[in-house]
Amino acid sequence: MADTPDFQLYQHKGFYFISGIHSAEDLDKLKDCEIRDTDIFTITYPKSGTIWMQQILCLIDAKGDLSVTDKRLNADRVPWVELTENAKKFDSAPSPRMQVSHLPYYLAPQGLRQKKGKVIYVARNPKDVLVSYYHFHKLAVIMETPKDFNEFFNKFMEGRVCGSCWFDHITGWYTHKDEMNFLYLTYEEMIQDLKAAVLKICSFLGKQLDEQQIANVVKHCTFEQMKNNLNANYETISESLLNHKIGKFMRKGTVGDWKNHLTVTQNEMFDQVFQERMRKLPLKFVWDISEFKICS
Ligand code: PPS
Repeated sequence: MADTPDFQLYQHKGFYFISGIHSAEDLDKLKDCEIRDTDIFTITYPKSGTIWMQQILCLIDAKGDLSVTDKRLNADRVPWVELTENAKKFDSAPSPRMQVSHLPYYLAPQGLRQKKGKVIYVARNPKDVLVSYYHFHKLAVIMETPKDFNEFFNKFMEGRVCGSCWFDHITGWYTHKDEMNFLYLTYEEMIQDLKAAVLKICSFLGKQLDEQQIANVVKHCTFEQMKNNLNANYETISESLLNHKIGKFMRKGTVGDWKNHLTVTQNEMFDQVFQERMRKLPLKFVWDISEFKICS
C-alpha cells in the first residue's frame, strides 16, 4: 500500500504550512527564484477567492473561449506555487507563468519587489473568510477537523491555521505594495460587479479583449457556472485531499454568511481585533450583501 503523507501543521519562518504538501527546502528555494516580467502572481489568504481567480485568469488567457480551458483543470493551469510538486517545476516552467499563492509577503519570490512580474492581491472580508475556512477544514483531509465553531474561531484569531494570521497577511502585502506591480481587489467587488473586476484585471495585465470576449469571461466565472464546471469546481481533486462526501468546495459564494455563524460575543471580539489591527490600513470591507444596494 502506498504511504499516505502525514499532514501536520508546522511553522516555517513564522508562517504555518502543512507537511506532506509544503516542504521547507522548496519554500526557501522559491524565495530566490528568478522572476520574469511576464509572471502573474495571484496572492490570497486562504478562502478569499483563489480558485475564482484561477478561473478568471484562464478565461482571460483564452479570450473567453471555454473550450480552450476544457481539457485541463484550472488548478493545473494556474497552480499553487508553494505546493511542493509545483515549487519544484516553477523555475523551468514556460512563460507566461500564472500562479496562485497564499505565501506571506516575506517568503514570496524576492524579484516581485523589484517590480518584476505582476501581483494581484485578492482580499475578502475576514469574517466570511473565517466561516469559509471553518467549513473547508471539515472537508479537507489535510487539515484538522475542528471540534466545533468556537474552537476554530479561536484558532483563526490566533493565526494557528495554514496561512497563519489574516491580519498579518494583508498588512504584509499591502504595506509593501509600492515595491511591486500590484493590483488590489476584493472578493466583494467581484461579487458586486464581476465585469468591472474583469476589466480592471485585463487593464492591469495589458490584455485587450473585445466586448463579447469580456462577456464570455464573466459568464464562465460566475458562481453557478463554476459550480457546474468540473475543471473549475475542485470536485475531481483526489479524495485523499478533499472528502467530497462532507460538502462542496464551491459552498455558498456570498457576502455575509458570518452572520449565520458568529455569536454576539465572538463578533464583538472580532471587531475589537479588527479595529486595532487595521487602524493604519486605508481599507474598507463590505460585510453584508445588503450594503451593495446602499452603495449603488
Ligand atoms: S482556497 O482553499 O484557499 O483555495 O479557497 P479559495 O478559492 O480562496 O476560496 C473559496 C471560496 O471562494 C468561493 N468562490 C466563489 N464565490 C463567488 N463566485 C465565484 N465564482 C466563486 N468561486 C469560488 C467559494 O465558494 C468559497 O467560499 P464559500 O464562502 O466557502 O462559499
